Amino acid sequence: MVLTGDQDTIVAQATASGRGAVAIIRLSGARACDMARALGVSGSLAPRQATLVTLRDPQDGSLMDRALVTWFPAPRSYTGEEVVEFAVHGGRVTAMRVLAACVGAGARPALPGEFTRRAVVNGRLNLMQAEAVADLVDARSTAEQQQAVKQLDGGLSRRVLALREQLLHLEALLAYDIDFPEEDDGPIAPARITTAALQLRDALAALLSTVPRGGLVRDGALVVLAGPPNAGKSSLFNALLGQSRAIVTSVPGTTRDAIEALLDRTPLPLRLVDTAGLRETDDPVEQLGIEMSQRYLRQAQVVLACGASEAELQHCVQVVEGRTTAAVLAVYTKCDLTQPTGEDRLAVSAERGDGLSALLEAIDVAVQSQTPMPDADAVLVTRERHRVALTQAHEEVMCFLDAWTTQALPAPVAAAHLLTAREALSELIGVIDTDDLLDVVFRDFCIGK
Ligand SMILES: Nc1nc2c(ncn2[C@@H]2O[C@H](COP(=O)(O)OP(=O)(O)OP(=O)(O)O)[C@@H](O)[C@H]2O)c(=O)[nH]1
Ligand SMILES: [Mg+2]
Repeated sequence: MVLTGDQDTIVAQATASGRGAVAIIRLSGARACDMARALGVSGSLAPRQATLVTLRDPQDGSLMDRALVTWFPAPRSYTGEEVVEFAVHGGRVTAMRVLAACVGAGARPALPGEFTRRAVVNGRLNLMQAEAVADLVDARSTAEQQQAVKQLDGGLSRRVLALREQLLHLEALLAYDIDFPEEDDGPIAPARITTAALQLRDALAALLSTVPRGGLVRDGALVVLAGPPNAGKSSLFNALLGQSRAIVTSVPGTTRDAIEALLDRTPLPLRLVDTAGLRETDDPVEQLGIEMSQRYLRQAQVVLACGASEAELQHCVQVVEGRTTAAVLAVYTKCDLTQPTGEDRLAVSAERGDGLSALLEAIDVAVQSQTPMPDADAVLVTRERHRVALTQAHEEVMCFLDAWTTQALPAPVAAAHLLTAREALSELIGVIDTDDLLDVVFRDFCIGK
């Protein structure tokens, strides 16, 4: 595949801009070394070893920085091309000067994700690993980061490649059957094809069964704080987050909108939602907030039913249990004022910080019970693009099985389902690399990646 501008040597700052100790400027392309020379790098550079150099502006020879330069010769570089990286002093000005000097020497500013795109085009990463790079950069929680690292390591793409191999094998068996249909004692028993297709169907289903868990890793398990006005929900929300996100006042009905925040917990991050207190009201704005609370209750994995007295808490648990299938934890709030008397109460004080760790542990356990993890090291399907392709492959294999076992279609027609399934997996892994597909994957990347 040849893209316009694919032959250009590109440049970008690979580190975040702003104040910092070090900034990295990355050049990739056939002329990367020439450009480094234009900036004053002299003598020979040892591959993949940092060397201290003096960088000068090619325009007027003025000193830009004393910096470390590293040369990664093609093809053993991130992009598979000639790569030169300058580690210059951080802050905006030095990095900008070095970047501008590279552009002055003929480099083109890189597009978002262009380095990783080149890595894919040059076979250094497959498409799913490239997506994992973006997930790693954008990870908001430890669980998400761990999944991204596993996917970058090839965990998921190895599974997809193996499935694709299995499909090819099945297609080969079928082709043999199509070529020699009249042979009574042909080498391929029909049952062998059925068994291979069943194994494939089950392997695809197993991978697809990780989708709900993958969604929770990406978005967090939904944990909703519910209860009557003034129960201390917003105070507890803030205390769990360790920051003042929601407004707290002594006026009942303070929270009117649902407020969300992600809390980084392992094995799953928590998507905490503070809601409007549940009560009968004539105020239309508060009523809308309460309807929103009820919507969240229906979607939650865990609900913290909050109450600041036994009577309030009992009533709250009863109301909440009628509106959700989630795990419900009875949280006795403001325990610095009064102590619970009922059983299975999680007593907390947002004011003093009492009971918060125990509550978080109870939430983690409840989340686990809602979405059991078959294998702690499992690689999960976290992206919609992956889910769609795997679902299509699964459906096509099911269609094939149906046609094959009922003999509803001639074998060559049934085989078309396997071909479509294989194409779905090929597109997933990037074996078929159309420009359109690459555009979709790389448009959300940051520049310098
Ligand atoms: N003593 C004590 N007071 C608390 C505690 N938590 C909350 N409060 C007080 O209780 C009042 C209500 O707290 P909020 O957190 O706003 O209660 P809420 O449940 O969010 O109320 P709405 O948003 O109106 O539904 C405030 O005056 C808080 O200062 C606590 O742990 N101990
Ligand atoms: Mg509130």
